[in-house]
Amino acid sequence: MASTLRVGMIGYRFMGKAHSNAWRQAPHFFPLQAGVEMHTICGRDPAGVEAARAQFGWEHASTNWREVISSPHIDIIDINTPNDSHAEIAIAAAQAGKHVLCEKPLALTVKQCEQMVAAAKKAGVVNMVCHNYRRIPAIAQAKKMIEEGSIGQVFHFHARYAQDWIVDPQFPLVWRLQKGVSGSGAHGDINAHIIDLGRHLVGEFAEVSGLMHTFIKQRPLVDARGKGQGLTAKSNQKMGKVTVDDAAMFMGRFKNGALANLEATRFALGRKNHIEIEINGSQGSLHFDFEDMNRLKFFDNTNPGDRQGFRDILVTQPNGIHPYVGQWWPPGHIIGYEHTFVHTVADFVNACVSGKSIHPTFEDGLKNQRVMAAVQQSAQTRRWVKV
Ligand code: SOE
Repeated sequence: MASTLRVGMIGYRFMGKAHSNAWRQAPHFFPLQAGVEMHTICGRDPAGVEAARAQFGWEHASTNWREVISSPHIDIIDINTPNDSHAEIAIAAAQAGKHVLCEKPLALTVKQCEQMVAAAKKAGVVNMVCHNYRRIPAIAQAKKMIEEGSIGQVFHFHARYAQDWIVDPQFPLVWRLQKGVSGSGAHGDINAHIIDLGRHLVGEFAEVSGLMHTFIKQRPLVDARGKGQGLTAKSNQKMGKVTVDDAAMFMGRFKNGALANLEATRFALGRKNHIEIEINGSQGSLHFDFEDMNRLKFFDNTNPGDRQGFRDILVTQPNGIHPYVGQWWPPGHIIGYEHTFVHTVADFVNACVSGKSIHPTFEDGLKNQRVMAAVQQSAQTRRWVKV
């Protein structure tokens, strides 16, 4: 094995947990061209980041991301902080010659994304935005089938990303609901994922017509620790204005003529992390449901007759038949959410060794941001907007 890549991870909560698991598991399950050293985990709260270091198995803990970035003992920076700090950290990391993996959305604005792309290009570092759902084996299989022409010319890309974690009006004004920190609400957080999948599976967007809405306009403020005042209404509760969308929807056209229909919401009671995609083409259709993520449904119109119907492909065949799964278990032993991050990290490590970025790069993050900005402009002006 050529060398060892030493990782500094900035951010340690939910995505820090998912990425820590991926850094730990990737070397054990995938043929990496370099070793991985979980060198330093970094966060603002000393006690919190030390607890995360111990729990997730990092060697060192730090509360100073600039120190981590300037360390000669670090080769990769993995950014899992709230969205408003992605640009500053990623640009500094690139300028320090580190390869950079950054959680989605890449940044708050198109301008920030452009600056990140430029910095990474100038520094010649490998760069990736962590749209982990591209590396669900069933999604990778769908891409392979589309590219092989299995569904012919694509007519429709229909996608829904639905959650329900903020339907309670007492849910506090956390950072994901504050425009200054998050940039947008469901739009940048989860619409970003299905926009990226649309670009990955169908092609570039040409024009969009969007609608964004905030159902609950005021929420209880959080305390300095970012904690809510509890989910029971209190008469003396301090309230704050919600400055982001609770739901974002848009229709659009792809450059290749296919039509798009996307919806992202955090107000779909019963949908916890529901990603559903259907792609209809001239020869057939594909359907994917993340709640059943090891399966891909395929309707093959080239096979007319009395047995037509959606075929149910269990995407778990090893030996190169289906992507990624062969590194895990025998056929039928299904995998889950966390494996998509392991696949992402494994491919990223090998890209760092080859020195050649792989998709989704920061450029993809920028293109996703351009689509999001066009949807936001359309929603504000009630007009179609070209991407
Ligand atoms: C919250 O909506 C969230 O954690 C997103 O930020 C992630 O990107 C998504 O994969 C799961 O839900």
